[in-house]
Amino acid sequence: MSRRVTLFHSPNTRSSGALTLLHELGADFELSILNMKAGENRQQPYLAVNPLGKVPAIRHDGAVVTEQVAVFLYLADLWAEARLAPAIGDPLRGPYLRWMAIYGASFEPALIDKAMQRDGGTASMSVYGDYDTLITLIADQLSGGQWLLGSRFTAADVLWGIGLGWTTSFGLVPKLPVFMDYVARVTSRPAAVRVREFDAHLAAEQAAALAAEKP
Ligand SMILES: N[C@@H](CCC(=O)N[C@@H](CS)C(=O)NCC(=O)O)C(=O)O
Repeated sequence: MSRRVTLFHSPNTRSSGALTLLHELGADFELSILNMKAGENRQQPYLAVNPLGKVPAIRHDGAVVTEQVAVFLYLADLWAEARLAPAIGDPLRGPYLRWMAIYGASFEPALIDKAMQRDGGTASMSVYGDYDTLITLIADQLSGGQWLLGSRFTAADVLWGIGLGWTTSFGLVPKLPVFMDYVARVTSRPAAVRVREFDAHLAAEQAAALAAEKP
């Protein structure tokens, strides 16, 4: 089995986290670039990859994986030697899966309600309980050490570090010192710096291409 992966990527989006993870893993990959400002994610051929028109998506060995949590779990397991995914049998495997799932199943839905200034419903109906308790849970977890799972850096840190970076900067999550310090630790790593620079360049190129097309 080849381990060469294709990442469908658009700059400064959730696929930037997946790209950062690929660099952290030292993975072998190629990019299929989408200009979302030109609507390429909502046109064929991309809709054949992900009918939802969302990034990230990866293709590997004939299979497509969408949804950032699934993409992260898949890639970190595929490059297991990078040790960014606690293996089955490791006591950190459960907490690792738990925090990956919290990101997709609780944190993101809570953010959307927050952004839309929407009532998430009663705590028993809402998939994340209530917003303040969720934020406290995350802050308490991050108070326990340098990384989400303590002293071990994992793929979950790439997901959460980058996620908390854009959500604090958009004012969706409070800029608590525990969040800002953690974001700084994750986003100052070489992989994240490299992707930020790459995306800035790519976004400028895409904007110029779009402007050149306009009459
Ligand atoms: N549930 C998806 C959400 C992905 C998502 O919202 N991606 C945004 C980019 S940050 C997107 O592709 N938006 C394009 C659009 O819907 O037009 C996941 O976790 O991967």
